[in-house]
Amino acid sequence: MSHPVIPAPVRFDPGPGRFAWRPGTRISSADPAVAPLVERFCAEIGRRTGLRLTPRAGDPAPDEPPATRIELGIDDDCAVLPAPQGLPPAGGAPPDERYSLAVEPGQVVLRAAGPAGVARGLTTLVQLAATADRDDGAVWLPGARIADAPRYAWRGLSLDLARAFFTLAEIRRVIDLLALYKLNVLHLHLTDDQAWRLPAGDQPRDGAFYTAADLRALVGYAADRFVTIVPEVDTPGHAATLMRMHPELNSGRNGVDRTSPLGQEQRAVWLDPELPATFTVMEEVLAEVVGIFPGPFFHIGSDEPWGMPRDLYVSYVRRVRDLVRAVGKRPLGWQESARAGLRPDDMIQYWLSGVALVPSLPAEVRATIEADLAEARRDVETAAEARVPVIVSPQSHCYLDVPYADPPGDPTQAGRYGRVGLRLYSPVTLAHSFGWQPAGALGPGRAAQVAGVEAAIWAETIADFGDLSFLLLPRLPGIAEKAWGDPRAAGWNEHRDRLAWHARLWAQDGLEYFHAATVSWH
Ligand code: TNX
Repeated sequence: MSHPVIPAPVRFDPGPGRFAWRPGTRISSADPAVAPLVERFCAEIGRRTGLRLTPRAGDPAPDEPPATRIELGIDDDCAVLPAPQGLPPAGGAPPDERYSLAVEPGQVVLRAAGPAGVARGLTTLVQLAATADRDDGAVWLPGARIADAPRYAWRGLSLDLARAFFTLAEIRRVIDLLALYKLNVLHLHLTDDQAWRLPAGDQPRDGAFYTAADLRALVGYAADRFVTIVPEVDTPGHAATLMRMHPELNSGRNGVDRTSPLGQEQRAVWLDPELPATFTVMEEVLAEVVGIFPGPFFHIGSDEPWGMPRDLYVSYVRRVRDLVRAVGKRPLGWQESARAGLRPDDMIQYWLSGVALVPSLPAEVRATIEADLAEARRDVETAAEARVPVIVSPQSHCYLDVPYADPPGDPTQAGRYGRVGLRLYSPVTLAHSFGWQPAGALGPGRAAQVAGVEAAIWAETIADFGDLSFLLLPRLPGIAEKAWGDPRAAGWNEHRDRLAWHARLWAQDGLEYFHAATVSWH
C-alpha cells in the first residue's frame, strides 16, 4: 500500500522523507475565510491522535520552525486536472474542490483556490494523520506530492428517514462521515408509507418528526461541511402517512391491496390528480419544504406507483413538477418519473438496474419484479433520448441495504449480520459491490449523461444507529471512490488495502462497521 487515502487522489506520488507534527505545530493560513476550517481541523486531529496542533492566522515569520501552511491559489499540478462532470448540488458554478498537497521533510503546504478545496485537502490530511506512524508524541506524515480533483460534481448518499428514525445528533454523524469521504450530497427521504418526518402545521399526526428549526440546523451543519441537503417528498405512491394525516385525499379509488415481495399483505395508496384536494395539500407541503431547504433541487420521489393507472400517474407527475418549478426549485425524480415525459430541465435518478434476488422467492413475485424491470429499461431509453442529467444509483452496486455475503470476521457481529439488510436481495460480496463504473451505468455511449452518483440506504431492516452504520461501513467509501476518483485508478484489491486502515478512523469515531473476514483490518 502506498497510502491510505479514500477516495484515492488523482495523483499521489510518494515523496522522500516524512514530516513530524509535534505538540504545538502551527497550521497557518493567511486567509480569514479558511480560519474556521483550520480550527475545526486542529480539533479533529486532536480528537483522533491526541496531538494538539495550533491554528494560526497569517503567514509564519521567516525564522519560525517548519510548519504547515495553507495557501490560496492553484498550482500547475492541479491546473491540468479536468473540471468535474455533472450538476453541482448547491447550484451555480461548481465550487473549486481541487487541491494540491506537498508533504516534505521541511514543510507541509496545502494549496487550493478557496474554502471548498481547502476543506477537501484538510480531509486528506486527516486521513493521513489518523493512520500515520506515531512516536514520542509526534505524528509522522508520509512524504508525498498530491494533486486532486473530483470526477463528478454530485456525490451523495440517500438516507431513508421514514422507515427508521434517527436523532439530529445521529444525522450529524452521517454528515461527518460524508465529509470524511468528500461526498457532498445528503438526500433525505423524509416521507413514506410508514412516516412523515416533516413539520405539518398543526395537522393531527402520529410518529416522530423533525421541526423546521431542526431541519434548518441540519442544513447549516451540512453546509459548513460542503454538503448540500436535497429533500425528497415521495408521492404519488408511498404516501400512506400523508393520507392518514389528510383523510380528504381519499378519492375512493386510490388504494389497492397487494402482497409485498416479502409476502406481507399491504395496502398501497396513490395520490389522485383528479381530486382538487391533492394539489391543495401538495402546495402546502411544498411551501413548508422550500422555506426550510435553500438548495436548488427538490426530489419528487415518484417511484413504485403501485396500482395507479398510467394516465393518472403521468398527469400527477407533470402537475407536481410544475408546482416545484413554481416555487423556484428544480424537480428531480426516481427513474419512473421519466414515464411522465421529460423536458430538457428535468432530471432523474436511476436505480432499477436489476439485482440478484433470493432463490426462495415465489415464482409469481419474481415474475412481477422482472416485469417492473423490463419497464424500467425503457426509462433509461427515455432519459437517453431526452438527454436529461441522470444521477446513478444502480441498486446492484449502490444499495447499501443489500445483505453482505463476505463471512463475518467477528463472532460478536453474528446477530446483526443475520438481521440487517433486505432479505429480498441475495447477499453480495464487498468485491462485487465495488465492481462497477458510474460512466457505464446507463449503457454504452451514455457516459456524458451521468450527472452524479448516489448510494442509497433504505431502512426497513434498520432498528438503530448501530445497524445503520454497520450497513454504511465499509461500502460507502467504495461509492465515494467511484464518485470522486479516477476511473482507471483502483481495483478491489488495492481499494481493500486502503480500506483496511479506515477501521482506525471508524474506531476513533465510535462507528460500528462490518468486520468482513475478507479484509485484514488494522
Ligand atoms: C425500493 S429505491 C424503494 C424503496 C425500498 C427499497 C429497498 C426506491 C426508489 N424505492 O422504497 O426501501 O427498494 O431496497
